[in-house]
Amino acid sequence: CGKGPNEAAEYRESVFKAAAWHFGTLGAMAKGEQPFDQAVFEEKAGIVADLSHLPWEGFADAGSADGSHAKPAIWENRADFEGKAQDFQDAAAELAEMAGGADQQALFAQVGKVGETCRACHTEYRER
Ligand code: ASC
Repeated sequence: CGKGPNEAAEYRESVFKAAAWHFGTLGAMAKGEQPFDQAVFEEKAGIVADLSHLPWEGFADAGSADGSHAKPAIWENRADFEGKAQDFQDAAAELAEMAGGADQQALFAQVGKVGETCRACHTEYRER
């Protein structure tokens, strides 16, 4: 576990990667690519909600944009970035709260809403 030159970027990217891993299962269930399993859905929704809180301290230093996927615009539009980060946390928390419920279509719709919050931030703030 050595310290790379951009530890903050490695940290936040690893959290996003883990979140995408678990969210990917929810997306596959929502799209019917994988059978719905409510126990798995609940577990993964909880993991995504927990992870949603973690990346942000990795964005403390504007210098960490260098050589990472993060656009400098993050540090020029801090309030907007934080709002989008909050939208993701809120949508993921709601999904985790709903996950034990009976309305499968509502769960799948909320998966879509969480995905929109991922996309909203990536569109403006992630280098492709
Ligand atoms: C994912 C992932 C994203 C989002 C986004 C949703 O699984 O890695 O960045 O969902 O594609 O639209």
